[in-house]
Amino acid sequence: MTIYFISSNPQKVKEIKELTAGRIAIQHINHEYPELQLDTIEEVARASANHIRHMKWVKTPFFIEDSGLLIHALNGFPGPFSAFVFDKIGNEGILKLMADIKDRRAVFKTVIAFCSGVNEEPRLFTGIVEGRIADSIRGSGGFGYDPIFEYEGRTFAEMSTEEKNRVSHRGRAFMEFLNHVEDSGIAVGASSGAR
Ligand code: ITT
Repeated sequence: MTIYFISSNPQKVKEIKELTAGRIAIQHINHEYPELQLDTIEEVARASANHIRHMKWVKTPFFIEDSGLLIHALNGFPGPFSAFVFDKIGNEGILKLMADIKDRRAVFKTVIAFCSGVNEEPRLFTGIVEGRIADSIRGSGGFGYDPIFEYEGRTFAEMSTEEKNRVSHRGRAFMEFLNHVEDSGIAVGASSGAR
């Protein structure tokens, strides 16, 4: 069975194709959808999936994923506003906000919202990774906030996709999600049933 992934972000699609390879068959649907400004990434993901499941163009089962960067010293900002903030001020802007702040702890979070059918409420799967905001922009890989998110001494932009996937928020959320779809039999008939 094919599971549809709805996103307008090609870099996410690349990571997700690698994460799911050999376990489930994913088909990407490049479709924009409204992202409500809600208080948490979980609420945004749930609201988006609930919106999408009533759309004419939807195919099921499907999932979307919403991710964000939460900076400890900024009380979890930008969190659910990560896309907006990235568009407006980018990594340079975040580094400016963090100038003179010693506590550089930050968390990346991914929430996957999965709907097995149009009448089903979304089911959520979450993954986080704890790291820190780097002192400067480093690396040319990845996307978004990767050049300023440091994990064990290297930014995500200094890692290959495979290295990032092994430890990332997205990689961890996908391990939960893949276990669920395999255990519940949804993924039966995928390109390979092997774990
Ligand atoms: P969708 O169509 O899938 O929603 P998006 O780019 O809007 O794509 P998000 O809302 O989930 O995705 O992302 C929020 C912001 O966080 C956005 O600016 C992304 O570039 C950034 N981001 C998401 N995942 C990231 C990752 O793994 N590394 C670095 N930045 C990331």
